[in-house]
Amino acid sequence: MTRRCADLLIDCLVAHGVPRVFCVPGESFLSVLDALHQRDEIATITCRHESGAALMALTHAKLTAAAGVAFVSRGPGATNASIGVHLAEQDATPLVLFVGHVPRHEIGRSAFQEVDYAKTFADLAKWVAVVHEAERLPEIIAQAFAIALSPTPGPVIVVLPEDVLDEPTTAAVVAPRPMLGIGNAPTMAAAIAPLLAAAERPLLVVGGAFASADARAVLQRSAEALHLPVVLTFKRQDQFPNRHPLYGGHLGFKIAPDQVALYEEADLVLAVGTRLGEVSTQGYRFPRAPQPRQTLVHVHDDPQVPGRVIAAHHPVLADPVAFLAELGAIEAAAVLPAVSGTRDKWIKHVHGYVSARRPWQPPADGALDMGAVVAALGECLDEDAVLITDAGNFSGWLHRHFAFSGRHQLVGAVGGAMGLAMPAAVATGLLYPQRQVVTMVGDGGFLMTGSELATAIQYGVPVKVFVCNNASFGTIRMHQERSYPGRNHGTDLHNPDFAALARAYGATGLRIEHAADALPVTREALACPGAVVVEVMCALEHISAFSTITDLRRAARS
Ligand SMILES: Cc1ncc(C[n+]2csc(CCOP(=O)(O)OP(=O)(O)O)c2C)c(N)n1
Repeated sequence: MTRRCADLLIDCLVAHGVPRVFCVPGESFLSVLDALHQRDEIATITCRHESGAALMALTHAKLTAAAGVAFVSRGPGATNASIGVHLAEQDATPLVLFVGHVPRHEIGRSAFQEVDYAKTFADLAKWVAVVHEAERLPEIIAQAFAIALSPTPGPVIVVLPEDVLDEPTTAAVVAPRPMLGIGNAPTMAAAIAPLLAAAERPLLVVGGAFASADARAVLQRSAEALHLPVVLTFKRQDQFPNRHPLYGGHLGFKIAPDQVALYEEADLVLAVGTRLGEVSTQGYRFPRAPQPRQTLVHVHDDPQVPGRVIAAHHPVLADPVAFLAELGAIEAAAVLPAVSGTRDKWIKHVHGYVSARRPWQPPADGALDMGAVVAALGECLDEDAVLITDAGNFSGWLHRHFAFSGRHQLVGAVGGAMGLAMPAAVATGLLYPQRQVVTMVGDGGFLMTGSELATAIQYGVPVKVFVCNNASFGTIRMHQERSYPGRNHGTDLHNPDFAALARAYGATGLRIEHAADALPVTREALACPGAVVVEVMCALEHISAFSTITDLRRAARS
């Protein structure tokens, strides 16, 4: 059958199970938009900025484990989208970014908005492919999805010269490539089981491989069967119920030194489905690089990961979820004879530490901080709500004080990019129209990509946005107060009236001015059927969930 290459492209996306694409339109892929116009299997979500489109696609991928798909225009469109490409690499998230390109006869002539994508994305993407002939398109798309999804998942760029898209072709769709199974989980689990039996103070450190509901169930079953305290890596705090007696905490940004010291007491660390990145390891201090203090078993399905930065005594190449399922299923008698009073004391010690530090205390000076909102959310949120955080200090109150149920989902940038919160809320709301979607963002982050509130309104997505207005790029102010106390420069913000701005977009705008408003206004926001922005007038003095500006200055000067 002869058809345009652009129509074949849509057939390929349908074959790969893509339900929606996020885009900012460009003249370089008009025929793709035209092809989408004729099809109802794929929804097109028109965004206001390519960073928003890429971050929405990334969020779709985070929540479904399928590759997210975005279409952007050449040159400026592609470079605007690059934050999503970078984050997909940092967060191990499968993303396929299609970029419209100049026609083939203009390539290499410095044509209007021409970019060499292989050079531009060389350090960010797993693969950059240019479709030079329509006949090769199906093969390239099958490869693109396979590469994006294979361990470690990440971003792939597919470049579409404008004239190729218009070409007639008889090429057939290439079916999605079956994923390579890493099949030695049973053998590896049997080899590792005796180590667990011998350990007195083990810790199970778990990464993003356990995001899905099925994987969480495996995690909980196995942790219980093996009597292992569970510590979650950065932004993965939602994957295990935080009130469970085996919950051992979250390796978030610069956790308290005594918490790191507590983890250091472990005699065995079983790290599963995590790359043990810089933030989760507290700057490669736990487990310590290059040589950990305790026995390290590092399980991953990417052969480049186990033992690469931190020497694992037992690097294990296996599917993390299958491995933990096998380990949990090993006859309890074979693993647990050594589980002793010492192990039980250890479990209580770790869980006791994190539980004791969870409750939020209102600041003694009566000021408003994000803790009041987090406490209110703890009272009113559904058990399966999705919580989203942008990058910034305001998120520290959520990590420190909120008890994730195990069914809650958390979406955040492991790679720390600001600007995720609003686009992520749109993508989440499109996926889960029946669930509460609550997104938290600073005044800095909101004005980076907050214009995607227009996208939420356009598609009827009832997101609830809590903006922490502390009139500052607060995280950086905190670093300044540590290094240059009292000499803040370049971090103050003069903000618009966010509640009024929300109303101008067509959302409901609310404001929390005092701690006492937090609960009633949060309830009001959640009860509201449409999109809501709640401006939270936070005191800058309470610069983080752990310190005040006064404390920082005192410590810096002493
Ligand atoms: C895209 C991007 N630009 C800059 C930074 C550096 N950065 C990290 S946190 C931060 C300030 C965040 O300010 P805000 O959103 O107001 O939240 P707050 O820290 O005040 O809670 C900045 C600028 C970043 N992480 N990402």
